[in-house]
Parts: sequence; C-alpha cells; structure tokens
Amino acid sequence: MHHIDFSKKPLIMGVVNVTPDSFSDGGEFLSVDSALQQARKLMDEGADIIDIGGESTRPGSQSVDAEEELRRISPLLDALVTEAIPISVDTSKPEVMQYAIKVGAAMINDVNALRAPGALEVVAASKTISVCLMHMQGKPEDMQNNPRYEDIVDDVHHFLKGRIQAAVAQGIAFERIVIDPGFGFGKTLQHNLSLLRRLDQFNRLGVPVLVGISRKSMLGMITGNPVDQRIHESVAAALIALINGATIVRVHDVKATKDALAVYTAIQEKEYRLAN
Ligand code: 7PJ
Repeated sequence: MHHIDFSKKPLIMGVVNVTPDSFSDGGEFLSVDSALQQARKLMDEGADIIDIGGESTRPGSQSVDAEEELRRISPLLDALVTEAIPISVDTSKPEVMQYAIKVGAAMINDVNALRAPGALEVVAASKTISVCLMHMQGKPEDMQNNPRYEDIVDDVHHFLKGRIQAAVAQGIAFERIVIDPGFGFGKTLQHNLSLLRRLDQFNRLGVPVLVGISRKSMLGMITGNPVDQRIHESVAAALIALINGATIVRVHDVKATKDALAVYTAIQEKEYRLAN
C-alpha cells in the first residue's frame, strides 16, 4: 500500500465516482472500464491521490447499502490499488472501510467523520491508513434545509477538534489524520464563503486540511454556470484554498488545477533558485 506524504504540498486529489446519480458526472463513469479510464487520465494529468466513491452525497440523495456500495467500487478499487498512486475511498460505512483497508487503500475519506457505529474501530485497527474527517451538518437528504450556525468557522472547528480527539482516543495516530470543513455539506453560500475566507483558522488543529469545492453549486451560485461548465471557478477556488492554508485539494479537473498551481508554486520558489 502507498503512504501519502503530506509534507509534499500542494497535493491534488482527483475524483472518480462510480454512482449512477453522481451530481457532477451524472452517471458518466458507471462502468468499471470507463471509471478506470477516467482514473488513468487523472493520474496522467498529475493527480497525487485518486479518490473513488460509490455513494452519492449530493444534497437530497438517498443512501445505498454497504453491499451495493461495495458492488460499485470493489472492481475499480481492486484494479487501482495495483497502480503507482495512493487510493482514497470516499465512504462512511465500516464494511466498505474494512474492504478498502484489506485491499490496500491509502486513505479513508469519510464525509461523516467516522461517526457511524464501528467506523472508528475499523480505521484504528489498521495501523497505517490515513483518514479524512469531514464536517457535515445533518444528512445528505436534508442538510441544505436551512443550515444554521452560531459562527460557522468556530462551530466547524469545534466539531473537527472533537473528531480528531475521538480518533486519537481510539488509537488512530495524529499523523494519519486529515480534516475537511465540508464545503456544501449543510452550508449556505455565505457559510461556504466564510469558511474559504477564514480557512487558515483550521491549521491551528495541526493536521493537513483538505478542501473539496470542485464544480459545487456554491460556485454556480456565484457565476450562474451549470455544473459541466465550472472549471474556471473550480480552479480559482482550489487556488484560494491553497493560498489560505489547504494542503490537499479534491478536484475533478486535475490538469487545469495543476497548471494553475504551477504558477503559485513558482512564485514561492526562492529567487536564487530562479537565478540558478
Ligand atoms: C467532498 C467529499 C468534500 C471530502 C464529496 C462532490 C460531492 N469528500 N466527497 N470533501 N465532497 N473530503 O464531489 O461534489 O468536499 S461528494
């Protein structure tokens, strides 16, 4: 299995969905072959991690059972773990986590932050796999139904701190943990914008921050563009996230993101290195 080196930043996580109702690729990558092709394309474009998911968490979506989720992702996962890239599995289900760990995934990416009964235990039993703990208010079925916070950044920070503590108490090493404020998961546009503006606050928790804004409706609310035409705003959001302290960006458009990041990393190089 691959280990993810979080000190090498920024890291680009490329998204491959195998769900018939996925919001941004609309079932385009349902077959294993086309999902594999999409994964290889993202790897060629320079993704550092591939994230695969078999359950849509778009607002209003219904959950599927573990058996169906495994049926969707296991052929793809089995094929991808043999490739020279760390694989992340986007799941909230302990049964799926267990399978991902068994076949050698590098990360569990849980939008539910290991709150399902048994999830903490399954991840703790692996001594190596990384885990992304994401904030979500409510459940996908109802999360966009009037989300409320006292202070969005403080509330999300408090939640993530609690989940890091729960994970560490269970025996998951601090070094294996990544956090994510969960853009679009029980948040209004203003909540999302505040999180992005004040993203650096999350670095106080001492673990890498992952951000997923790619193609999300918050961007469509700003530009008016439909989901299949949100590359520019997605790239802008990814770049802002990195400037404001993110280590990993989860994106659909790897090449465009990579090219934009190259400009940012170039200006960070020391001047003498440019002279040499
Ligand atoms: C996210 C995710 C996110 C993390 C999804 C979509 C919806 N995992 N899974 N962060 N979003 N960690 O791809 O737009 O923001 S599913």
